[in-house]
Amino acid sequence: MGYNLPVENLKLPAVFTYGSATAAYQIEGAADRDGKGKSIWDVYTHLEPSRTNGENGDVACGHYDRVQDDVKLMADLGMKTYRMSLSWTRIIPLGGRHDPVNEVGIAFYDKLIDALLEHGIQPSVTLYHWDAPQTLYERYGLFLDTAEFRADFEHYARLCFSRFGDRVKTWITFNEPYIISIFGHLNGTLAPGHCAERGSDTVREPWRVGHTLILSHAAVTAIYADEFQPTQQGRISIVLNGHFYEPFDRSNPADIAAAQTRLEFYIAWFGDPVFLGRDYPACMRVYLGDRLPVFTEDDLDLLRATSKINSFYGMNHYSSKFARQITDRPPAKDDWTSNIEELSTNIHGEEIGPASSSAWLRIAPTGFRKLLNWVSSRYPHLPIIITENGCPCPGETDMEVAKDDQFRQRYLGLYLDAISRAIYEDGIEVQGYYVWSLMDNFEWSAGYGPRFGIIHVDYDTLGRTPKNSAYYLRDTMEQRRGTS
Ligand code: LGS
Repeated sequence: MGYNLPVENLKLPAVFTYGSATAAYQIEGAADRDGKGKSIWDVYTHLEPSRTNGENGDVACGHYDRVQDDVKLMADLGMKTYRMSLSWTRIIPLGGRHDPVNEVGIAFYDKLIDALLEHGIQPSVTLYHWDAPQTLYERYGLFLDTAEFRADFEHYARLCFSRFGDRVKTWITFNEPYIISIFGHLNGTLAPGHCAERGSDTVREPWRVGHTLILSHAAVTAIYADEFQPTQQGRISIVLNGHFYEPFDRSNPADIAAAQTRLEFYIAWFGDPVFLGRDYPACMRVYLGDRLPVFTEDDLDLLRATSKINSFYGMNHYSSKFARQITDRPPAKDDWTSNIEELSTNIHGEEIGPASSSAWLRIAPTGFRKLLNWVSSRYPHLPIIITENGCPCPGETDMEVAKDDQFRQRYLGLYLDAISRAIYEDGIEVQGYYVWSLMDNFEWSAGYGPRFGIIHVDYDTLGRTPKNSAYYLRDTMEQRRGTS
């Protein structure tokens, strides 16, 4: 599948921005310091038996106490932007609209944002990267109560815009609503860990959760546009994840259709309502029937109005898969995409690309370019920002492999080439790139196993050591960026 290609170091636009991404729970630690309330991840990582490899984010990378050093490292590595998230429960410990605000939590983010700006680094801030207030989960089931969640999220967002919006000019409401809905409420591998015990044909939760996220995003987008954008002059959007899907058998129309359906279930589920201001994709309505919630006329008015405000498509992308339509056996318990199987090998036994240390993540830059094309033809009015891209290397528990992370350098080099081709050969506007991640960190249900960082973290000492990929990215971004 073309994965033996050499890295070509193709050019990128002069204005192409480069930075790294993290999320609060994965790096901050200080889980119960200075008045912070409990999030669903604080609870989930302490369940017995453990669902997170016996590990948790109580200490993580200790970023809470290392802000100045970490920001200086970013600056030394040539980063001009940083995608970070806010811990809702540091700011409002109980989370709700009538609950007290924690000024110490706000002061922490003030310090971080100020340090970034002093080093010439523009913050891009995600309001919600999976660490919801536990209290809201206990009060009303979090995303399962659309009206309650929306009201609380509006309040939290308004507070963040008013306290940080003088300095933060790029806002992201939700990170990966698909993962929140499916992994949190269908197969249960992420907090709050709900499982589809009754089989996929009766399960309604993931679709309700997705519905809540879409409407809450739209509501907060409207608030930003009406109350803050006129003076703060920033931009707002959402970040969607998605693999690219190739047909398992290129000559089988059912597999070609399966690949397209899988992309629509993955991306257009959120993209169509949010960016086009319209109903869910038709294939979802057909397959899910009345399990998929219905937008009211008021909802559609809100979606139509806010679809014009979102000013970029935030893309998290890691890898590609083959999609195969299963016809010879009944759907699996948690299948929800018309019985489509995801594979790393096609009908001819060809692999999609070489595996990283996580089996699902393979080097497949051709799929990345195709995904950029797919997204840009479905949402042609939006420039794309790559809000996450990166990989863990095979054998990286060995410090020598970690320091000279050849696998990662090749992955990053090829994925940047794919962006270059998308820009210059396919005419797609890709504005910038955030590598996942600034540093090794707590990888959710996989604990501290997979190391996605371009900076190595020693979890005993919390010492940071840049890997060669960090220097590679610093240099290649400099060299590739031409003058046009
Ligand atoms: O750490 C996360 C990165 C790493 O890989 C980050 O917080 C997330 O926003 C993002 O989801 N990340 C990520 N995603 C890949 C998800 C692939 C799911 C397939 C798993 C199959 C077992």
